[in-house]
Amino acid sequence: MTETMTKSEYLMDLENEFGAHNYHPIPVVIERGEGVYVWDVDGKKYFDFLAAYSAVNQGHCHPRIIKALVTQAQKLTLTSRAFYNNILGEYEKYITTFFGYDKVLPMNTGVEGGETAIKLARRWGYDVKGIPENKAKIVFANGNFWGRTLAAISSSNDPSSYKGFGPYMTGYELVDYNDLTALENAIKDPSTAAFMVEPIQGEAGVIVPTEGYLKGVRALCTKYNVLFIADEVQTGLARTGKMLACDHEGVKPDILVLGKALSGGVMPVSAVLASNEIILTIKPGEHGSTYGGNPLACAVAMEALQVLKDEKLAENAEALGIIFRAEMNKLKADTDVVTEVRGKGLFNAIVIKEKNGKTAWDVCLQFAAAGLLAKPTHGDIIRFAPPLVITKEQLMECVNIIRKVILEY
Ligand code: IF1
Repeated sequence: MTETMTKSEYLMDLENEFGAHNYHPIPVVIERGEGVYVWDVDGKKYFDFLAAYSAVNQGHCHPRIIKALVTQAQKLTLTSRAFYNNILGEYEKYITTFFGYDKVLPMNTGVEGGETAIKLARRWGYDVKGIPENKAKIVFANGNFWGRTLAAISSSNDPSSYKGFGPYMTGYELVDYNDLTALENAIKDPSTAAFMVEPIQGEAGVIVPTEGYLKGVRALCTKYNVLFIADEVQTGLARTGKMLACDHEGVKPDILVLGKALSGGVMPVSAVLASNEIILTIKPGEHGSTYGGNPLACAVAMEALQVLKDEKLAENAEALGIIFRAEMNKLKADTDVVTEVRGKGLFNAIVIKEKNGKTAWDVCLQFAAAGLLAKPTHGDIIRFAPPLVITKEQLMECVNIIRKVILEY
């Protein structure tokens, strides 16, 4: 570290020198997090308005979740599934009761959850629906994002996700999001095993479908005996103002994929929930993961879920989301720079018009200087997703920061 460099610059240089360049972060070096706040290495305080892409719904370092982590970590962290342990069964009972499914298949990352859901759907397609071997089709929506593995990017229509990584997984078909006619035309094909969809598309820029879309998906999947897989990795766990985004339309997916906030941001935990008919098609030794369902993850996940309920975070997200979008729409009326406001609960986004060569990226740099962290997606969209523990007073402080920066833009 040279004497002219700040601590932040030194640490950013280390990442540049010794780390892969697979990200382009906002130039803020965070050292501590607590609730809705993070502090950088120079002690500057920020509102975290990204919440690690909805992995920190319960707030940074939630004391109850950290306590569960530390307590379990001092007893037993990992047995592998070669043996039983005293936590996994309790967790499986807890989470299946919590969401109303027969069984859970525990994994680690969100994308492993998606892969597991697709393997289950294909196997159910062959063993239960009777689709000819290796002919199962999975349908996805244009604009989907469910991770970075080859199976995930094979379903993407975004070149920044798939370009240069071919050849791609076959047996996939894409239809437009929020288009029930296109969906029906695709899934009436008897070789269709499943339709996997985000109830609100996250990476695409918080794309909220028409009221009734999810009900339509549910009805069509039932009609054609096709599994409805809901990818709630980002929209689930109170983010959109209900425990699950599917709850806004009262629909129950056949396979539910959870991740991110399932651990409150302390470690990777994901889960795939389904009925016995679906989940028992995978036999012993046919799927799994070293860390899948480890005691540490199970202890953390039970506490993370209980915190969501005890602190009524879905209700808070619902109420504060209404206020936030009203404030953003007022801002939209006051400036031509904000061209759209959309979202549900505390899962929101604004679309920013480029002005004098400045983009959403520049706006986010100004947000950071003003003490609020957010990051653009697809160039002109800024996603706003704070921890769900945010108070109305804190939210209004953030609204004022957003207003000030945008009006000076
Ligand atoms: C990155 C995006 C968000 C997801 C949904 C599954 C996964 C994700 C709906 C996979 C992951 C993360 C990945 C992370 C940034 C973030 C992201 F910008 F990439 F697209 F949130 F929108 N389903 N999303 O959003 O979960 O394997 O990551 O645990 O790759 O940069 P994962």
